Amino acid sequence: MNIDELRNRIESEITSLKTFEDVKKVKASLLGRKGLFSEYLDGLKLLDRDEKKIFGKEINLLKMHAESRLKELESFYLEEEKRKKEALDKIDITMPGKIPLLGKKHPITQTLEEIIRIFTSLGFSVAEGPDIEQEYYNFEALNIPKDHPARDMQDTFYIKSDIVLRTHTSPVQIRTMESQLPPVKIIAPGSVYRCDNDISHTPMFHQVEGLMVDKRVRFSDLKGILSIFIREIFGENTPLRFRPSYFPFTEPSAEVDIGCVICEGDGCRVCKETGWLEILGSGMVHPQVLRIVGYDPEEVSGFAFGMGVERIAMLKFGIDDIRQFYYNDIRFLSQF
Ligand code: 2NL
Repeated sequence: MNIDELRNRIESEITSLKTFEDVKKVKASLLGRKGLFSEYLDGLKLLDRDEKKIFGKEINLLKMHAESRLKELESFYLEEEKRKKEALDKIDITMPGKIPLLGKKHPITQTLEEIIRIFTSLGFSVAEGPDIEQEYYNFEALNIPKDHPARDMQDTFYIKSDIVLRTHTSPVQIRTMESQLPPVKIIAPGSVYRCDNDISHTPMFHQVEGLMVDKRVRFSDLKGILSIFIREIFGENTPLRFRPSYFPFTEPSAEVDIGCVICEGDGCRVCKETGWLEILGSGMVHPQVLRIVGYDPEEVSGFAFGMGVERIAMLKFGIDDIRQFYYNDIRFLSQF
């Protein structure tokens, strides 16, 4: 029986260990029931008494030695694996942080809120009403006659014969006048609907209308309020002009133009070579409209105006296709 060979094999097996798994394998191959030590201890049977005593002692010493070495290595590798796992779980505070994506308001909401801020700072309150309206509030009460082109089926979404999607927010103002006496000083922001869809029209868009009715409200009040508004929203030195126009619900009527923000008045594609951009419509409330809501045109007078929010946003941000607002493409929207 060669004890040196046994010692050498044990030594080489143990020194070649590298992992916890290796320890478990070697433990089984040396100390297991069919392991190397069992083999050697079985071999003792073939020896005589004296030899048995000497070799048996040697083998058992070696076995105890191997057991304690393996036990040590086992707890060493167990500890090492635990340390490695902990290092992986640990937060590396030197790593650069992730920058969270911040949302922001839609450019139309931004523009709408700015318009509302300007008029509320001038003493106007905000009025609201239904998107689905009676034909009466959308047309009749505004002195829009039955055969007027604005009533055309092609422009108006009809829900049923006398119910429409409002084509402007004027019905809100009619309802307000019906329910309260002058002085009235309101704006009516909101969604409006027209059956139209191209580079400058979407079937739903936004409008802000304004109305002021009191004793002795004059055209100069309209000019003053709208001039302040234009300079607030487009800048202090924006050129503007009031140009005679026509609406069935105002008399006289005027459209407000600003000097073209693209070419600064030289003439370009956007202003159709005129140097001016149409921004809003306005006028003195038609006496017939005042009578319809129960006001006396001999006692009170008023001005009204209306503007498209998309159009103002397009000019402010330099956008040439209104439909861009509603594709909900984050690459477009995140620019504003
Ligand atoms: C435009 C023109 C306008 C009004 C709207 C109005 C409302 C009432 C009485 C009289 Cl209740 N007028 N609104 C007046 C003039 C023009 O809008 O181009 N809008 C986009």
